[in-house]
Amino acid sequence: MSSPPIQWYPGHVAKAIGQLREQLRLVDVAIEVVDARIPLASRHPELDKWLGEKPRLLALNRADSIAARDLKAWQEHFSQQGIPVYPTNGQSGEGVPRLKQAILQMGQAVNERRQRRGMRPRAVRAVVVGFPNVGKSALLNRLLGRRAVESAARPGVTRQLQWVRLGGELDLLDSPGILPPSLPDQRAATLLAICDDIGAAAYDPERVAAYFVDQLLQVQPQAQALLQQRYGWLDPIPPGSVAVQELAQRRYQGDTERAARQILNDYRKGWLGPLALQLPPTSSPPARG
Ligand SMILES: Nc1nc2c(ncn2[C@@H]2O[C@H](COP(=O)(O)OP(=O)(O)OP(=O)(O)O)[C@@H](O)[C@H]2O)c(=O)[nH]1
Ligand SMILES: [Mg+2]
Repeated sequence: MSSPPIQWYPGHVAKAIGQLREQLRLVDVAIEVVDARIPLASRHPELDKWLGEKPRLLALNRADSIAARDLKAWQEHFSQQGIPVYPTNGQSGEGVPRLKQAILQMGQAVNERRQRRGMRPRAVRAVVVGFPNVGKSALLNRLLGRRAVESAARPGVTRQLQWVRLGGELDLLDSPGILPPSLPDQRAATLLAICDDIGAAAYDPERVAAYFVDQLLQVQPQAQALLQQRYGWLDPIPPGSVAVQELAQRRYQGDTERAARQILNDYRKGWLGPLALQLPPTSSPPARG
């Protein structure tokens, strides 16, 4: 039996998008926040259009959740596209001072223009924008150096746009996680579900956990040993759906949902180690044979 497609577009998101597009006019710099584990799947397809020529930065957040080698590959990928990219950890604050410096530098142009017109300088205005649960609010708190906005481990925490002020130099706008009204690429939608970036009611955990096992082994073949050790699977690990069922039989009295939740939780909490689920197109391993 196939499950329905993954769709998640709660009411507050539609409303937030309208308000965000209005506020964008007031903003000097946009900080697009993506989940470093899935940087392509967590980029909003319309954002380019909405931002137009506005100066922007890409924060590769959850940098701690992927291997240093993969992080470097993503940095190169975005740099080559001319996108200023900053790896960050919204939880520990690592990488945030560099991001902040870049925001202030980009915003400086605004004040130079104002000065030329005989106007007084004002605080640089920046917005954090991106998919749900990628760490926008955590990053904003880190930029400020205090807990100004709510941040928690589930999608849909921020429901309204909120301006916060850092001294007189930086005004920051936190925004609710946004995503398109429909997710035509169901592979990307499943990656979002794996990373807890969409509401849990919108997907079947068994199917998502099965896809996770398959995707992880494809992108990070070296993770095979790690999965075997943690879940007791034999070599070679069977297709994801069979692997989840097998784990359920062995450890959870046949409860596949519990087995699936265990696997997803282990990955989300980082207990499987730093593991990217998407790699830049150029850095995939060369075909053998
Ligand atoms: N490991 C790790 N966790 C992070 C990082 N950044 C944020 N988090 C955690 O991720 C969870 C979600 O963070 P939020 O700041 O609420 O995310 P958000 O993008 O504002 O989410 P919405 O408001 O729901 O769209 C929190 O538990 C954060 O502590 C990071 O770089 N690494
Ligand atoms: Mg938030």
